[in-house]
Formats: sequence, C-alpha cells, structure tokens
Amino acid sequence: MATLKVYADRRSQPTRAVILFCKVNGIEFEEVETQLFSNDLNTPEYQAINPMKKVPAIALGDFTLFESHAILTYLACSYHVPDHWYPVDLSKRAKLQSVLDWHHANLRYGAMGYLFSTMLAPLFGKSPNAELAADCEQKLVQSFETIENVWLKDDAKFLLGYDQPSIADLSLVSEIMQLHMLGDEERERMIGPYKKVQRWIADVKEATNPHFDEVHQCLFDVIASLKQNA
Ligand SMILES: N[C@@H](CCC(=O)N[C@@H](CS)C(=O)NCC(=O)O)C(=O)O
Repeated sequence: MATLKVYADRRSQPTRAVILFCKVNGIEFEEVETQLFSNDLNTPEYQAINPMKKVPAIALGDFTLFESHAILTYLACSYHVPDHWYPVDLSKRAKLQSVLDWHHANLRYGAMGYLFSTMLAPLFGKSPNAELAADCEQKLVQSFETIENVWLKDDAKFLLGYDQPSIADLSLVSEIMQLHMLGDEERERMIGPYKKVQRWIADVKEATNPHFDEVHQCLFDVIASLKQNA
C-alpha cells in the first residue's frame, strides 16, 4: 500500500486534528512539512494536491484530499480504527456530521476571526479591527454556549453524549486550543463561564495523550516565541 502523506503545518488547528487522529490510531504516515506563510502552498505541485492552497491535505498514491473533516472521515473509514471515532451507525454518523458542519461557520469563524482581528493582525501588517473582533467574540461565546448546552449532553464526557471521543472532538478541541495565543485573562473572559467545555477539553486531552501534548507543542513554542519578541 502507498504511504499516506499528510501535508502539514502544526501551527494550523485542522492540521493538528488530522495528525492527532493518525497518531492516536497508530496510522503510519509521512508528515510533509508544508509551511504556512511560505511559498510551500503556492507551488504547482502543492496546488495539484490542494488547489485551495491550505493545509492540511493528504495523498495516498494518486488519491489526494483536502478539508480536514473530509480527511478525518476518509481516514476513519479506510483504516481499522475503533467505531467511536466515526460510528458505522448511520444516525450517529449523521449527528456527528452536523457537529462538523456547524463547526466551520461558528466555532472556527469566531476563533479564527477573533485572533486575526486582534493579536495576529499586526503580524500580517494589518491594524486590529475592533468591530470585527466584537462580532467574532460574540460568535465564539455563542459557540461555547452551544457546545456546553447542546453538543455536550448531560454528564457525558464527549460530544453528542458519547463516552469516547469522535473525530468531532478532535476538530473542535484543536480549534479551541489556538485561543491559548490570547493572554490568560482574555481567554478566561470567554471560556471561563463554560465549565463543561473546560472539563471536556481536559477529557479529550487525557483520552489522546501523550499524542495531544506532542502535537500541540508547536503551538506553545509559537506562543513562547511571540512573547519573547513582544
Ligand atoms: N476548512 C479547512 C480550513 C483549512 C485552513 O484554513 N487552513 C489554514 C491554516 S489553519 C491555511 O492553510 N491557511 C493558509 C492560507 O489561507 O494562506 C479545513 O478544515 O481543512
């Protein structure tokens, strides 16, 4: 069988979700470093793999795929991984898909939008945009509210009332981890009231460690270097 290649930059939330999934499930892969903010995404070779010029993407022989949720779904279906990651049961699968679809327009929109309209803006030669930041913060806080009261059911540890994590847990938690880029106080202002969300993040971490910490180390290295250069 051809080697699975994962085109990755671990500073990217969806990239980390894919890498974490592979590592937790013992899926062998070659990590092809494809750096954000570099020419790596613009080469004709890479655009043949992902015309959107984003990470992550995968290649398996002639087969290529981009969009992290499609990748996670494909990997969960084509490798022998435990059912809880992407249940065979159609109704469970459809529910999980609804969390994945919701994620893009809500949690990701809010988290990415907030970071790029505040602390990341100057790094890209832009001024912070207070109006956009307020809109994104509202979306983000609404998203925590939804996770706390809709997706985390009763006292279950993981999304949709499951007692083991699914690909949706990996995707959403990888996104939320990016908020460590904000100072503790700012992050606490948003996530502080959501105790179930905080416990769930800790549970996902515990269920996937030591890989979770290893895959997120890059993010904490970036945060440390940003602090040093501030
Ligand atoms: N919906 C996509 C999002 C991919 C994405 O936005 N990747 C970002 C990094 S987190 C990227 O590659 N950005 C490069 C760019 O926009 O130039 C997924 O889930 O894979």
